[in-house]
Amino acid sequence: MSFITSLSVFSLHLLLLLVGLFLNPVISDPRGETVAQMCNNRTMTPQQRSLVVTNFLAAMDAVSPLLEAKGYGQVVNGTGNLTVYAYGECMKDLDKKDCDLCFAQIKAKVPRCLPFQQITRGGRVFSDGCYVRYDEYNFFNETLSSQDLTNCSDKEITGVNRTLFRDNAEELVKFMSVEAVRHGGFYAGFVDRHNVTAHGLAQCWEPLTRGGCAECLTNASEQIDSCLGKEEGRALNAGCYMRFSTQKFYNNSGNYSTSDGSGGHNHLVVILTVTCSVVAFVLLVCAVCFLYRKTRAKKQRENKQLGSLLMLANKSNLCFSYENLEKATDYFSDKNKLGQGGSGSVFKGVLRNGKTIAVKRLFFHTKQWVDHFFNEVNLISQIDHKNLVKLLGCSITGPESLLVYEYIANKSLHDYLFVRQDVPPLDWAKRFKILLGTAEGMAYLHEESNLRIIHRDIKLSNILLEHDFTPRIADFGLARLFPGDKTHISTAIAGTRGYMAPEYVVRGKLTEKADVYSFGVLMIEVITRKRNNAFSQDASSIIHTVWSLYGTSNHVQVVDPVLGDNFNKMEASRLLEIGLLCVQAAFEQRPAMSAVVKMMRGNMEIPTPTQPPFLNPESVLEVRKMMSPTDSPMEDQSQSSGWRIDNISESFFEPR
Ligand SMILES: *[C@@H]1O[C@H](CO)[C@@H](O)[C@H](O)[C@H]1NC(C)=O
Ligand SMILES: *[C@@H]1O[C@H](CO)[C@@H](O)[C@H](O)[C@H]1NC(C)=O
Ligand SMILES: *[C@@H]1O[C@H](CO)[C@@H](O)[C@H](O)[C@H]1NC(C)=O
Ligand SMILES: *[C@@H]1O[C@H](CO)[C@@H](O)[C@H](O)[C@H]1NC(C)=O
Ligand SMILES: *[C@@H]1O[C@H](CO)[C@@H](O)[C@H](O)[C@H]1NC(C)=O
Ligand SMILES: *[C@@H]1O[C@H](CO)[C@@H](O)[C@H](O)[C@H]1NC(C)=O
Ligand SMILES: *[C@@H]1O[C@H](CO)[C@@H](O)[C@H](O)[C@H]1NC(C)=O
Ligand SMILES: *[C@@H]1O[C@H](CO)[C@@H](O)[C@H](O)[C@H]1NC(C)=O
Ligand SMILES: *[C@@H]1O[C@H](CO)[C@@H](O)[C@H](O)[C@H]1NC(C)=O
Ligand SMILES: CC(=O)N[C@H]1CO[C@H](CO)[C@@H](O)[C@@H]1O
Repeated sequence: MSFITSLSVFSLHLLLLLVGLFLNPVISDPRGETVAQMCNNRTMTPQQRSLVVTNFLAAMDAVSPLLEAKGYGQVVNGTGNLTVYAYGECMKDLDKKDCDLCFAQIKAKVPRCLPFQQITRGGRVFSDGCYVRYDEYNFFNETLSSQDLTNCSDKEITGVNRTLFRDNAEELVKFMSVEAVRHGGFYAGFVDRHNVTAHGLAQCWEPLTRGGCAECLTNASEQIDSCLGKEEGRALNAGCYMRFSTQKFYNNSGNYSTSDGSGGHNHLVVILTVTCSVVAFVLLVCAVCFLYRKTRAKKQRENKQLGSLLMLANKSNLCFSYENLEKATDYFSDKNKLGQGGSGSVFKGVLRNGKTIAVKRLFFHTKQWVDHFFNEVNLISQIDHKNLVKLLGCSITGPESLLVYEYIANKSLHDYLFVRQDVPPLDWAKRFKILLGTAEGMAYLHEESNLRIIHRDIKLSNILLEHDFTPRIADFGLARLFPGDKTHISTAIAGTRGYMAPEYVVRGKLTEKADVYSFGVLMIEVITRKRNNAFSQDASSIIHTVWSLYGTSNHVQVVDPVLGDNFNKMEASRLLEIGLLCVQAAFEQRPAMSAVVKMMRGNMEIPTPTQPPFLNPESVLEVRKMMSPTDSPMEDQSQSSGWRIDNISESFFEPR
């Protein structure tokens, strides 16, 4: 009878648990923020390096599914001194979804340890929800190492009685170091005395023996003592993790409250024990599985939640899986192709969460640059300006490198001006807005962002337009991504015919002023709606037309005839003058982009421009022989043409 009663009470609890689960579909916190990252700096040769990177990627890829299946995973890949050992584990209070999410976050951080110039053979990342490490030796049951850290918060205790919290935390820490060992290497709970609560969690990594766990946590509890008095402290050891805090940061999704500790531990209220958490976990998993299968509606709901979790993962780290991007772009199908640039082709894609993205498939084999590439992507992705296309992340683990950008709806300025017949011509106000926005974006890249990026390929097709014609500069930062890549730099001496500053073409001298030149060309093109072809036979490029009219009253006759009289003559004249300033042959005299912005806004006087680079017809013929006569961007043919900059005499571009 009493068995039946307790069974029904149990069922009731189960039911309540399930109801609670579905009334309350909270996305919990995966605690994936990095707490500490440690990189080894043992060295190796460049030849070894690329092999180690390959093994590293294989090992990391193999850890994830193990972790998903059982909460931790250890993998060995490679042989001899190229072997990579990899390990990942989640804190045991995280549920499966949070665990996956947490690991996705820190896994993305670990490549930063990989060698670029300095060659490292090991690294660890700790977050409060999970842990990852790779190294060149079998560290799986290592308890302590010289890299272990204690991380104390710098916040002094406020709001509660400091002495009382200190005492409670001290007691908790000692208690945890014993209890976790007794309970399979995990403990989370609190000490609550005199209305002051200290929360804590301790966990040993799975491969450790009981003795190893005790050794590690004893060390941790002693190390963490130095943090008492602060709001929070963490011990980050090779074999274990321990944290105390004024906040309840762990997950005990049930009522496991025991007595107030009148037994062995005075005044100690212990709530979460490992048995309970295992039972709870099993129940949760069963419940989820049960309902997941039972009803389709709920399954969809679950999927939706997963989608938003994925989005969260995508937002919080830069790594996209190759498979997801492949699916998003329908396996890079031609119908999704948006365009072809100097460094790769671009595809439109839709992620599972519905977000539209642009995926750039790079021509370059960048696996050997993986760490550098990742770092740069990370840096560039932090650049955020209203006139720049945001880089969302990359994929480095697949067979080719991919960059993921936000998707801009309205196509490029080039399409707008020269290709599309179905759109009304851009009016003057829009052209002004586009030029000013472009200048602002460039000023940001050159002068305001702490990376000081030279774009190197400013041209009409790299200016994308939003619905309201806000311009967004695409493809910036590529020069940073491939610094040592000789083939890329020299085939292109990137940039596009007609936009390249003479000192850059002739001497390969690349400064911000080369971008300013390109901007000047673009400005004149937008105003006149004529392409600038620096290599046209009669040497009467649009720049020279504008230059020859400069100072005459006919100055504005070059403005796009489609505008008729519907434009501001003063403004047009000013912009043409600024355009000429930007394309001056002497690069020192070209204005900085911030000055261009000021002049465009009328906040700065416009100096008198000097002559643009002038073309000598003989040299033009010579160059024309070397280059194919199409109008498409140079880099598209340069790979096969073997065009060499050195052949062109310097006088070619000097003013007459
Ligand atoms: C300690 O952790 C905080 C984040 O909680 C981090 O900002 C800080 O850099 C860490 N300190 C050390 C020495 O790792
Ligand atoms: C790693 O670098 C740190 C300083 O950056 C140095 O103190 C330490 O000795 C180096 N360790 C090894 C193994 O080279
Ligand atoms: C390393 O990973 C690769 C790629 O996944 C796999 O083919 C290989 O068998 C692995 N090697 C070892 C020793 O596990
Ligand atoms: C790694 O092993 C190879 C061959 O087994 C050897 O030539 C090389 O010197 C070793 N490198 C190191 C750093 O031990
Ligand atoms: C760790 O594991 C290795 C082999 O896997 C074993 O030889 C060693 O004794 C273990 N160490 C500890 C401290 O358990
Ligand atoms: C904190 O508690 C201790 C012990 O109860 C007491 O002696 C002390 O005065 C309290 N401090 C404050 C600031 O309340
Ligand atoms: C704890 O707080 C309650 C009310 O919040 C108060 O009645 C009680 O006296 C407090 N106990 C101690 C030991 O401070
Ligand atoms: C804990 O381990 C570290 C690293 O081995 C060591 O430097 C430290 O002295 C140890 N602390 C204690 C209290 O054993
Ligand atoms: C936990 O359960 C006990 C007894 O079942 C109850 O007295 C207590 O209020 C519950 N605590 C919470 C936080 O629900
Ligand atoms: C799965 C699980 O237990 N999630 C819980 C984690 O903790 C947060 C906050 O305490 C809860 O909202 C989640 O339900």
